Amino acid sequence: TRTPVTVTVTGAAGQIGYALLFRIASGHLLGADVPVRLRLLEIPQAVKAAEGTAMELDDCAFPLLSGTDIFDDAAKAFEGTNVALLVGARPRTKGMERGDLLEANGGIFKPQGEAINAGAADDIKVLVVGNPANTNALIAKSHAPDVPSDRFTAMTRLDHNRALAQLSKKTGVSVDDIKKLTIWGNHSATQYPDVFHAEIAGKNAAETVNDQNWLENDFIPTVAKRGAAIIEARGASSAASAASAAIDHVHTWVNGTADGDWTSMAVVSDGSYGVPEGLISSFPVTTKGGKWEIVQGLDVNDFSRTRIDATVNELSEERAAVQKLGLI
Ligand code: NAX
Repeated sequence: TRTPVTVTVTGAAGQIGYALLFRIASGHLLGADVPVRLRLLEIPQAVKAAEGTAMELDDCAFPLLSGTDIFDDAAKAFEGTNVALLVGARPRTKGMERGDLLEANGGIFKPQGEAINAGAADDIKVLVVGNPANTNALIAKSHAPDVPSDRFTAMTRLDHNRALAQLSKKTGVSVDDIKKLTIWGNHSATQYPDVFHAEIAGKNAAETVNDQNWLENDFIPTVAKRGAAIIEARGASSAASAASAAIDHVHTWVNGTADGDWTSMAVVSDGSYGVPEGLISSFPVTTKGGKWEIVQGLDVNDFSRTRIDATVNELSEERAAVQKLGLI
């Protein structure tokens, strides 16, 4: 039998954690033949709740789950970790300024970056889900100087999946038949879901839809504001869909994108498409053998250029703010 892969999940007692852990343990993260060992990180007040979830994991008798350990100390939680899902974060509360939010999250992602640097396995892959995800990933990365920077990623797969669902609804074509969609930039309201290179049943998506008004005034805002719409409807933020996207992100990273398709991942920029080097920004990405590559050579039209610049500027501002706070 194979050696179990060690997966660390932070914020394990939260609502995304609850939706995520059972899918990891049942083989959806890495594959139906890959045993996993879970390490859960929580704050001390939430350890008891995490223990409850671990009891339920036991009670599922998942053949692939070789054990669950719970920690309130980052240094221990990332020992030997192969895959880290950084879900726990400090949410924005009433009256909190952006600087306060970034600082509070710096207090979480700096020590976690250091712990990953010190103790994680050589093949460590990190996905940051906790918001502001791109900038939290940047903070963690900058405190893990010995880990190659391509191992730090942030999640825009939920935005990608939301865009697939909206396009499928509009055109009546199954999500399976929609390829090469891209989310650019920040996981925030400025993100840019781009259909100009996408294909629907083999034909260009923008031409198939042929409705610029719908793209600008319906599709883009619906995708970008979907999180708020879920809160409005459900009375709580997206959890199962976020967990599902986290599963998709890591599964695709490890197992590869299909020929003739790509995905969206926030990864460290090498300057492609005018995105300043070092920012963690969402790009069209292919994956193979556990490595990602930014899709090169796409034409960016004027409409897309303006949208990409706006979301990337926001990321530059966030980076400047955390630099000023001494967090990176
Ligand atoms: P919850 O508030 O339900 O859970 C968060 C958990 O994190 C809590 O149990 C808390 O105790 C724990 N936590 C806080 N600080 C911690 C630390 N230092 N170490 C370990 N655990 C810690 O939030 P949930 O709904 O699960 O969402 C988690 C994060 O995902 C939030 O930041 C949220 O904004 C973000 N999201 C990101 C998405 C994305 O697409 N990138 C979409 C969904 C979601 O909104």
